[in-house]
Amino acid sequence: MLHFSKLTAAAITAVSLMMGAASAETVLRSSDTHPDGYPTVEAVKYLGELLKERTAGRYGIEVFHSAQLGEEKDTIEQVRSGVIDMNRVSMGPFNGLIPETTVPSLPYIFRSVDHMRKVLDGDVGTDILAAFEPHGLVALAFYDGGARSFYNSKKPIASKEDLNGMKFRVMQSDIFVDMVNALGANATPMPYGEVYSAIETGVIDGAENNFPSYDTAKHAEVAKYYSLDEHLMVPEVLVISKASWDKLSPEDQTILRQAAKDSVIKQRELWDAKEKESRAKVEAAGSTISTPDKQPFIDAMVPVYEKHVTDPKLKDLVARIKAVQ
Ligand code: GTR
Repeated sequence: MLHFSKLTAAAITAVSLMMGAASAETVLRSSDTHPDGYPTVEAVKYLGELLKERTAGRYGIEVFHSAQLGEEKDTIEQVRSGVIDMNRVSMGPFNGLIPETTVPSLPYIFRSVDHMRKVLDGDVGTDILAAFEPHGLVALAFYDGGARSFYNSKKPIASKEDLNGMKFRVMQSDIFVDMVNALGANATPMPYGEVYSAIETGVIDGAENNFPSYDTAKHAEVAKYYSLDEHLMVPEVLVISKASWDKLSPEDQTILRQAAKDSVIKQRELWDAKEKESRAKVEAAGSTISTPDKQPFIDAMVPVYEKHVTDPKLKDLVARIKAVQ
């Protein structure tokens, strides 16, 4: 009996949650590659609740998680053409399209998570978000993706030299290919959804990501050696199609922008907790974590900066980021 009523309560909650998004007059469809419960997915759902409340039910958001609408590169194009309204994506896949996004995607550009958050919350962050507009997108907020490190199925990485000749998947951007090559390893760009089986079948030796992705995409099952070199802190970004944006009244645009800003606080809280939880989980499941000296990794990035930061506009962004204390 107790069991039955528990089930009933769960069913009612599920139905009312579903109605939550659906009962708004206009439901914006938002894509995310991560599974339900992931900090980015939950933050966009939270934003949807704020939006619905603040527009008195005129707008809501439905999050299509787990790459239901496709891999990031494809969904970005669909958002640009207005087929999907919104997208929570990494900065990485935008690098070929929007030059300003390459700057926060550079290896070791941020000194720490605090530095990154301070930069993104300030003028530099505002300028990078504004750079999306000429490309059919309005960028609403940055979310946190923490630091990314290498992991592999073969051996612990105790120093930069241990990476020699190894094959790593990277996100589809030239910066990451050049970064891996500069470290003496080989890069294979591929969509996120293909990484698990590529490691399992030995097509690649490993990949690089933060603890929550390493955990939730189950890469930890097939690549037990995680090395905490923290070479990237690529921010996540939440964008809306310019076509969907233009359908909103100026008042509703202001509400959406503010609600997106408010959801950042929530996302960071969820992120900090998830990072700890995922790290503990993978360690308990048998992953080993090594901590190589970062300096040789940092030194090896000079040619990557030389190649990708030539435009004075980008040089200026790099200098402004470095100046943020
Ligand atoms: C994750 C990020 C995703 C995606 C993925 C990847 O950390 O949240 O948006 O970019 O990495 O490596 O493709």
